[in-house]
Amino acid sequence: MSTPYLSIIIPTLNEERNIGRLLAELRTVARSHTHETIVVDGGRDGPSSDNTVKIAKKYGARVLYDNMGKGSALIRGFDAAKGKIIISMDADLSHSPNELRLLVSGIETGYDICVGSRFISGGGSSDMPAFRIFGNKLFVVLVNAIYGTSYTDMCYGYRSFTRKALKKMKLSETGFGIETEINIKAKKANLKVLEVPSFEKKRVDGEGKLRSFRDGFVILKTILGNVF
Ligand SMILES: Nc1nc2c(ncn2[C@@H]2O[C@H](COP(=O)(O)OP(=O)(O)O)[C@@H](O)[C@H]2O)c(=O)[nH]1
Ligand SMILES: [Mg+2]
Repeated sequence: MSTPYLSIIIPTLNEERNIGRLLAELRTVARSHTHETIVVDGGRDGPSSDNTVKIAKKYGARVLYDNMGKGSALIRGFDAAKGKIIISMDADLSHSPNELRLLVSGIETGYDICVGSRFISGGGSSDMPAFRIFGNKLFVVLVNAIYGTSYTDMCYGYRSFTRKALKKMKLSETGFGIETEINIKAKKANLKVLEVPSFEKKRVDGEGKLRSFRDGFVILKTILGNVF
């Protein structure tokens, strides 16, 4: 395949009831661009134990494997991506394929990274209990105070990147600290970051894998571990 315009990277762990619909919808939205879709499957206990991989392949996605966590899966996908613009998104139908256009336009306008935000006008969430909103806000305040940034959201995975931006950041977070690491390293690398509104819908099927306390602690470690 010649260089695609878009690479869409989707980490998956047991998403058989969501991934087919997502890939079908993406195909329609992304059809005006050459694109590749890379599903990076598996968690610490091995590959998805359901039909996620089979369905992803049926819909034409390239499937890679990873066994360390969401962050590690994303980094693996970023490394394999051949597109000019690289998109990260979740498999659980929380992220609307239609909003991809906003993320693509931001890069076309000249930004290095576009991050979806649920907390600017036009954004929102129906998949976030109050304590998670509180935790996210706490991380936003901490990162902005320590790193001199002005983010409104921290732990949201619907984003777009230039290849160069991904190379510059040298990402290494294996788990749910990955978005926070990106926010911090983007600033450290002097990258131009644009927040675009995004509405997070309720996960359609299955269980969320994020565990608020365990992963909150991981995110805190990410914030403090990048100071020096
Ligand atoms: N490859 C991989 N994907 C994961 C892992 N944990 C979560 N994901 C995927 O990452 C995306 C976001 O995870 P989700 O559980 O919905 O997190 P939440 O929306 O923050 O509650 C989904 O597509 C998951 O299938 C993991 O350990 N490995
Ligand atoms: Mg989710």
